[in-house]
Amino acid sequence: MTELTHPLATVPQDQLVARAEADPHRPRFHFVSPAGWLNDPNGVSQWDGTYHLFYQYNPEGAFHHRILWGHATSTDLVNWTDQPVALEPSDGPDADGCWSGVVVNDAGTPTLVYSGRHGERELPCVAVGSPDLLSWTKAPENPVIPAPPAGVDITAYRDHCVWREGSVWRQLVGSGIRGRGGTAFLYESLDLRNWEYVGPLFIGDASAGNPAAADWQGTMWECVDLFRAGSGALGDQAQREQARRDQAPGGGSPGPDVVVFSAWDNGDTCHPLYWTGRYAGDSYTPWALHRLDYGGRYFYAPQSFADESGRRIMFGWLQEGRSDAAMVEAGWSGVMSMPRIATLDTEGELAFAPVPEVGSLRRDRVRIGPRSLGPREVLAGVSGNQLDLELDVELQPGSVFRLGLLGSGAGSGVANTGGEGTPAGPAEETVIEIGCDVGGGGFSQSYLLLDRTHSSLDPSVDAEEKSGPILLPGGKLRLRVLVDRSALEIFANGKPLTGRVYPTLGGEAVSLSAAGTVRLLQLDAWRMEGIFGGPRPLFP
Ligand code: DQQ
Repeated sequence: MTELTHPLATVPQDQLVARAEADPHRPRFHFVSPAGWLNDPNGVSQWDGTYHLFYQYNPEGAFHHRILWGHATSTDLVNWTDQPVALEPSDGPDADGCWSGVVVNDAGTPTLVYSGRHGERELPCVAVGSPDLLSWTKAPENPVIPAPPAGVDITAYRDHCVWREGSVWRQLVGSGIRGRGGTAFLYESLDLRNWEYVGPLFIGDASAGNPAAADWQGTMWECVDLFRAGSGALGDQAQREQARRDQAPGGGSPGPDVVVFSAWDNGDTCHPLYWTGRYAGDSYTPWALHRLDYGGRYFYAPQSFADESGRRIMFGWLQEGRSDAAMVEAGWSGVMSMPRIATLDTEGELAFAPVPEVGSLRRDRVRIGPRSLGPREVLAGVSGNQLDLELDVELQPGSVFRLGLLGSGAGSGVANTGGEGTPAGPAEETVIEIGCDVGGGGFSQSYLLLDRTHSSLDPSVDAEEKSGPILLPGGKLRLRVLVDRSALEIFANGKPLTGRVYPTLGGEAVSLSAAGTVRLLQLDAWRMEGIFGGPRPLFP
C-alpha cells in the first residue's frame, strides 16, 4: 500500500477508486480522473487525428497537492482512453508540482511548457515528448525563465499561452501587479528555451468594479489564453489549415483577439472572463470585458485550441460545490467540461455549444411539443440524471420559462410533502429559468438563471444563484442542457452557465412551467450513455 503523505490523504490510495466509483454524484459521460483530484485542462490539442487532454491530477486523494499531469486521448472528443501520467514532480524546479501549461508543435516535436512549482513559487519549465506524446523528458535548461520580471511587485506568476509568430515563439505568463491588477507578461524566444522578456501585454485594473461582482478582474490572471476569434470554418484541407492560421493571435480572421483568463485573488478562484480587443506588435488594446460562463468558478481555468478541422475547442474545469471534507470522503474531485466550440455571435461576443460529437452518446430520443406552457407539469416520458435536452421555446415579453431537473418528492410523483391548501412543490429540484425582457418596467434584460435553492436537502452544499444576461431576438430561445448527475452545462442562445448540484434523494423528474405566455415549440430529450466501462487504475 502506498504510504500516506498528506494530512488530507485519509482515504488509503488503494481504496480511492472504489470510493469514487460508488459516489452517486460522480458524472458518467464527462471526463473525470480515475479517482483523486482533477483540476485544470492542460495541453489540449490534436495530433495526427488524435485528441489529447492532459489535466492537473493528484492520485493521492481528492485534494490539491503535489500535482501531476494526467493524460487521456480520444479520436472523437467524447470517449477517452487513459494514458500513463505524462509529468510528475522530480528534484529541481518542479519538485512540488507540475502546474498548468500547454503543448506546442516545435517543428514536429511535441513540447510542453508548464509551471514548475518549488516551495511557494512557480517558474516556466519545458518537457519534450515522444512522437505519440506518451513519454516526456524534462529539458535540462529548466526553469527556462529563472525569475519573474525584475523590479515588479507581483501577486503570482504562472500558466502559459505559447504560439508561433513568424520566425519566433511568443509566450504569455499569467500574473498580477500588486496595487494595480492582473496581467500577462509577454516573452519571445527562438528555441522555447531562451526567453527574452518583452513586457506586460497589458495591465488590468483590480480597483475597477466591486470584488464581489461576477465580472471583477481579480488581482491575478490565471490560465491566460490568447486567440483570434473566428468562424472556425469547416471545408477542404486548405480551408481548414487557413482557419487554424486565422485563429493564431493576430491572425487573418477579421474577428477580435480574445484574451481569456481566470480571475484569481489571494487564493480565491473567482471566475473566467475574457477581453475582446486587438493584439498588435507587443501589446493588446482591450475593447471590452465579458463573462465567459455565468456559472463563474464552476467553469474555471479554461484552455482552448484550434483542431485539425479549424474549430476553436475549449475545455474547462468544473469545480466542486461541496466541502473539502466531503470531496476527500468521496474519493474524487473535479470534472472536465464537455468540449465546447467557441464562435462569434452577432454582437461580437463568444458563443458556445458542445461539440456535435457529444450526440454519439444519445439514446432513446423522446420528442415533445409544440404546446403552450402554464403551471408546473412533470413530464411523463422524460426523466433521468444523465440527459441531453434540446429545447426551442418562444417567450412573449415579460414571460418566464422554467425547466426543472433532478426533481424528487412532491410533484414528481414520488411523495407529496405539501401541506393542506399548499400547492405541493418538489422536495428537491434544480431549476433553470429564462426571463424575457419587457420593453419598459419589469426586468429590463432577458436573462438565464440557475436556481439551486432546492437542489439539495444537504445544507452544506453551495446553493448560490447563478445568472447572466442573454439575448432573445423575437422571444426565441434555443436551450441546450447537459445533465450528468452533479454536473450541469447549460447553453441559452450560446451563453453558457455551468453548475454543480448534489441532490440527496436521487430524483430524476423533469418539469416545465411558465408564467406569462410561453410556447414550447419542441423538446428533444435523450438518455446519455456513460463513457467509462468501470473502475480505472489510478496510474494507467
Ligand atoms: N491551477 C493550477 C495553476 C493554475 C490554477 C495548479 C488554476 O497552474 O494557476 O493546479 O486553477
